[in-house]
Amino acid sequence: MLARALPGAVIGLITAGLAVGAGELIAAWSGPQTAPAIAVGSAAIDLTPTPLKEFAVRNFGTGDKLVLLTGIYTTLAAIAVAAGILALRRLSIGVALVVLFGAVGAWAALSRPTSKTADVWPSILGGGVAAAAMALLVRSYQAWRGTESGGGAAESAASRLPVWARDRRGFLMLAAGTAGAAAATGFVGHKVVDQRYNVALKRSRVRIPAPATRAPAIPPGVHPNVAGLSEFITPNSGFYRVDTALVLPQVDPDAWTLRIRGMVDHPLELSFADLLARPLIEHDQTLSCVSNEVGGPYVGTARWIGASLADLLREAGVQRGADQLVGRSVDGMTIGTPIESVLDGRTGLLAVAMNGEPLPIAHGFPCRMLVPGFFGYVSATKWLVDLELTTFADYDPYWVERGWSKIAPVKTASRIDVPKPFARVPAGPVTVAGVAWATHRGVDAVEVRTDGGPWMLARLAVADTPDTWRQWTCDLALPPGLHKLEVRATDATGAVQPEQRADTFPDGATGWHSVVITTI
Ligand SMILES: Nc1nc2c(c(=O)[nH]1)N[C@H]1C(S)=C(S)[C@@H](COP(=O)(O)O)O[C@H]1N2
Ligand SMILES: [Mo]
Repeated sequence: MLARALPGAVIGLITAGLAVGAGELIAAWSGPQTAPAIAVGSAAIDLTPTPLKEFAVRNFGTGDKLVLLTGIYTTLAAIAVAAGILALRRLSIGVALVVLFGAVGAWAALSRPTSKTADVWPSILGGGVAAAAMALLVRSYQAWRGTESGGGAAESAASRLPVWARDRRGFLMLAAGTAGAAAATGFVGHKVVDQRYNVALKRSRVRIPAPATRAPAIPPGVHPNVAGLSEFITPNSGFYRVDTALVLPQVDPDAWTLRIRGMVDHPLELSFADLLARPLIEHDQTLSCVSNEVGGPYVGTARWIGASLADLLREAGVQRGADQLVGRSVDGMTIGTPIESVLDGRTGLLAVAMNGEPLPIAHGFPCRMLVPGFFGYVSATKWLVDLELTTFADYDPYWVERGWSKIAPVKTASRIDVPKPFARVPAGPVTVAGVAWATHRGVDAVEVRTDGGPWMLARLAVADTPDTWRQWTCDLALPPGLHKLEVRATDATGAVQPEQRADTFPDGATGWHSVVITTI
């Protein structure tokens, strides 16, 4: 049994490797997002039901993409093993499975919102080459073992093989050659993709002009200097990343344009140079994700630079009745924001810089949208290429189509950073510290309580602006034992963060963050 299964499995795996490698090589021309496994993965992301996606974000966080790709490659390997084993019994079944896999890849590539017809080639040609390789390997193996089944037709198939390929050595050479071709095509494919598409070098040459409007210096007292408490400005390297992009979009700033169209009097188109030539504004803003659980990590604060979004909309001339601004990214993501809010005086930006450098590629280089007060999925389009003015009645963007709210202001939230959950600390004076945010409204108070006792006012660090989070500390005196610490914030409208727990779906989690510690 194993004696028959093992060669089949090896043939299947080598064949699948060639399909993936050759597909990646061809994708060097049609774009990295068209490589078979990436196309299938991206289609899977779009088709994943919301609860499963929530589960993935909750359990794997920013590693969700790695988990997905690992899953895809594992599934591919399992199918490949089965196809190889079946192929040794009946070649046509094995080949049919390989061809089917190519077809699924081609379908997935076409299902992308920004696909072109040529995007099917990596999967079709990868699958085709792999099917041919499988036929060759199977015939060579059967000729060597003398196990050809099916009589005359198959015999003549073996006799069409060159003589050298009909024995053990011939089969091993073919197998090694195919595996080598898989590795070589994959390697070269990656190299060419890096050369052709990677915009890291172009990004490193971008010079962001000095902003016409500087943000006020960050007050010295924004951070109370407690070890383990989140920095006031989140470094770019530690800034959370949430998006559906399986491969990072590489947008060439020299070729980039932004269109402003739809319900406007004068449609506009800007180049990156045009954007940089506008008066730039520097602005501190906390950005957070609707998928952030109570106490979760998907929140960060940066000093951004960008052009005024409101000014640009006014130049384009917003028509009566337009109420939704839809941002489109180069990979087809769509994100809708209330136009009324963009125009109400807040600092919405077409951002080009983050913490003193051009936007990192993972955070939307060369340009992203930011509108303080809203969760990222309704305000913060990365790799932005198109702004359409429309109505909420007429158009549902990506996440709204999947059941999330059309409009989602950031909910007041607070988090205990110190002590860490289940920490063991000396009894007596204990400093609790954390962050609270009610982006654009501002935080007016934070309270902490121990073991369900009375609420104590925490000491708020100095505020930067209402658009940023606030650090806080609270000094407690705790007797030895197990303690539950809880926190809640009050925003500048006087609304207290509600105790009632709500799921992140459909418009953001609510509830108080709590941490259990032991004092000894
Ligand atoms: N093009 C694109 N933009 C996007 C997304 C995306 O998936 N694709 N995700 C949005 C979501 S859900 C959030 S929370 C923020 C996250 O921005 P960050 O990754 O820079 O922290 O980006 C938003 N912009
Ligand atoms: Mo998000």
